[in-house]
Order: sequence, then structure tokens, then C-alpha cells
Amino acid sequence: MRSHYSGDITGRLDGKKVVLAGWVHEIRDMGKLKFLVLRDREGFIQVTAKKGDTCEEVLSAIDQLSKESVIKVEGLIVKNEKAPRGVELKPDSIELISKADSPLPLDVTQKVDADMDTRLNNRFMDLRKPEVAAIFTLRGEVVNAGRGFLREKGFVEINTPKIIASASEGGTELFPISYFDREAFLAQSPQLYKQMMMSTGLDRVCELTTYFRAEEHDTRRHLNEVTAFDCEMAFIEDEEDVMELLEGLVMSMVKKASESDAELERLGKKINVPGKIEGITYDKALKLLKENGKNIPWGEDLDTESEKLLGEVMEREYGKQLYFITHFPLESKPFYTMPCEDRKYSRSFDLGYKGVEVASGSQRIHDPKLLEDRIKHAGLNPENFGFYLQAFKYGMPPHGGFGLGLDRVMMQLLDLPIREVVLFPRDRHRLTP
Ligand code: AMO
Repeated sequence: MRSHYSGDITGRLDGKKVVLAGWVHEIRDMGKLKFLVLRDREGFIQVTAKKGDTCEEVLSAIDQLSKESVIKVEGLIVKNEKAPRGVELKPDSIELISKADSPLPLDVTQKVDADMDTRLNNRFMDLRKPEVAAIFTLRGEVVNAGRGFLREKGFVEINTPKIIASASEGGTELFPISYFDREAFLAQSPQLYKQMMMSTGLDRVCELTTYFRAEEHDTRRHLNEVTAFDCEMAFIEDEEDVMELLEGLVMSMVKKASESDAELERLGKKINVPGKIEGITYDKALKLLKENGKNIPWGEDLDTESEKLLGEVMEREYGKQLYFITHFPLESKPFYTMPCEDRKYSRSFDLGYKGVEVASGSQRIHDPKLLEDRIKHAGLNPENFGFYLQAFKYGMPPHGGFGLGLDRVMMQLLDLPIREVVLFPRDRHRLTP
């Protein structure tokens, strides 16, 4: 329908005929002069109509337009120093393609501020704001960078079931569903399936996946439907091989985001590319927290507040925005986590980014007997894990992996709450749109 996007229009096209299409962003009627700002994916272009110069049909078409209607404009590009970006379009014809009702549910020109709920309720229109659209084009770039990195490292992208029969990450966070005459659940993660893949010989698998978590959190950093990069790799020496991969993956994503100049300009943001990721043990993290006034009893997970404080300490004292926390107490981690020799600690790690856990992973248990013991120890019934345990009995290599929350990475990259970086967030209160 169009010959160009607004972004293609520069002074070099002076005197050229073009066809543009998009939304009516603004209309200003100054009597003899009428200005119309057309918006498309790439930005804005001023359309200028002048009595005596522009044909009557076009002038009256402009009078009939409502803001946010979809139009097609044909006309001539003219250099004009007074126009934004030094160019404007003199219209020969304006076609109304889809009329927008008024009043609008949301002001795209941002003259009236809207709260987050109003924005999310009208997300289609919220996304017409260039700086909101930029979040999601940037997100797409970050996903591509991650996928490209993993492909280069020999990972096979897979898809695992999202309707499952047993929990992988603890029974309290499951969404039950009815599956014909049986009980089933929405998948909390691909954990069991990606591990089973390690006995197939594919060696390295990844999935850009959805987690469903029935957590009753109501925070800046939790949702009930999450997107994550899940990876699993076989024939590892220990968890450090997995951490090295995670470091490469996250750096490829941060680097790509930092180079997305057009999106960052629209968002008015700058992204630092952190240096080499530092690792501290769980015990060291507790020590640092204690020194900074927060006492966490040994064995307990870091709560949101202590994660935040630790992020501040890591940045202030070590100059690190990205850091691993390693060797968590065995009992604080899921049953599939490989214990250290002492059985007190585990071969596990979290990745913190500016005070938020963005990933967690570990070396896994590959011995079927030990795995069954750990399932029982977690108060779970091994019979419910028969299909999983089966894959460990006929040759299972040492392996490990992680889940990297994409929503969390985006929120930390852009310093925004999680709802802002997810198109249609699912939280305790929000099931539509
Ligand atoms: P975990 O449960 O720690 O590990 O999840 C991995 C990562 O997913 C993101 N995440 C969330 N983000 C927003 N809201 C939530 N409710 C939420 N829950 C999780 C976080 C988190 O670090 N199977 C393991 C991973 C593995 O060991 O391979 C797992 O699911 O960024």
C-alpha cells in the first residue's frame, strides 16, 4: 500500500511523489494552513495542506478526520526547514481507510498521562506510542541475539509439553486443569523434559518457553505467566560449564540491546555492557548482607529485599551489575539438583542482575538411585515421576542447565517493572486482554 515509511523520508527525496500510510497522530487547523501528523512504525511525518495550494477535496478530507484513524496519503516531498526533520509532505490525495471513534481510550500523544492499568487495558493503543513499541522491538532483537548465540553453540531448539502430569518445581505453584477425566497441570518449566533429552544423544537443547506459576505474588518482578530461555547440556565436568554458557548467552543479549540505538533513543535509555561476571558463594552473599544490616538465617532463600540489597552491594563494592551466587544449601534447591560431596551445599547457581534474580540453574543428578532418593526426600512420590526416572536407567550422561527469565532480563535492561516489558501480562488480577 505504501511506497515508503516515514523514516525513509529525507531531504534527498525532495520533489519525489510518495505514498505513505499510517495513523493520524495529530491535526492542527490554523485556518489557511492545516497540519496533519502521520505516524507509522518508523516515526512521524508532517503533512501540510494550504488553502489555494492544496485541492479542496483534500482540505475537506482533513476536516473530516478523527485522531488515530488509519489513512493513506499520496503526495510530494518538499524540503522545509520549519518542518520537523526538515521535510514535509504536500498531499495530492488522502484516503480514509479506517475511522477511529472518539473519545480515544488513551492519549497516544502523551499529553494526558495514563496509569498502568488503563494502559494495559488498552494495550493495542498503548503500543502505538513509539517508546512503548520500542520496548517490544528491542525485546525481539534480544530474543534473536539469544537464539543466534545458542545456535552457534550447537543447541537444538525443542518444544516440550505445556500440559503435564506432575510438578517439577514444587507442588504449591501449579495451575491445575482438567484433562478429560484426569487431573493435569500447566507446566511450571520444561525441567523434566529437557533433562530427559540428555539421554537421547542430542547433547544440547534449548527452548524459548512459557512457565506457568500459580504464585500469589503481587510485585514488580513476578508474573504468573513467564517467558524464559531454558537450556540443558550434557557431558559437562560440573556446573561451571553451564555457568560459562549462561554468561555468554546473557552477554550476547545485553550487548545486542546496548547496540539498538533507535529503540534506546526512543526510550531515552542507555544500557551498560557489564564486564566479566563475578561469582560469590551463598555463604559470602549472607556475609555481605549481614555487613549491610540484613540478617538471613543460613538455609533460607534470599527474599526480594535482600536480593535488592545484594545488587546494590555488588555494584558499589565490586562494580558488578551481573553476578553469580553459587553453592546454595542443598535443601533450598529442587530435588534434581546435584549435591556437593558434603551433601550440605549444592552444585547450583543463580544469576543476579542489578538486584534481581534473572536465572537459576545447576548440575543435575544423573544417577537414578540418588535421584529417586531425592524425590522421596522432597516429600514427592517417585511413582509420579516414572516416565522421567526411566530416562535415567539406560545411560544418562552428566548434565546441567538453567532457566533464564526473559521478562526479568528485559525489566532489568530497561529499569522498568515487569508488566511494562510483557505485552499482555498475567498476574493475580489480570486475565484479559
Ligand atoms: P526458577 O524457578 O528459578 O528455575 O526459574 C528460572 C527463572 O525464571 C524466572 N522466573 C520468573 N520471572 C517472573 N515471574 C515469576 N513468577 C518467575 N518465576 C521464575 C526468573 C528465574 O530465575 N527449572 C529451573 C531452571 C533450571 O534449573 O534449569 C527453574 O524453573 O528469572
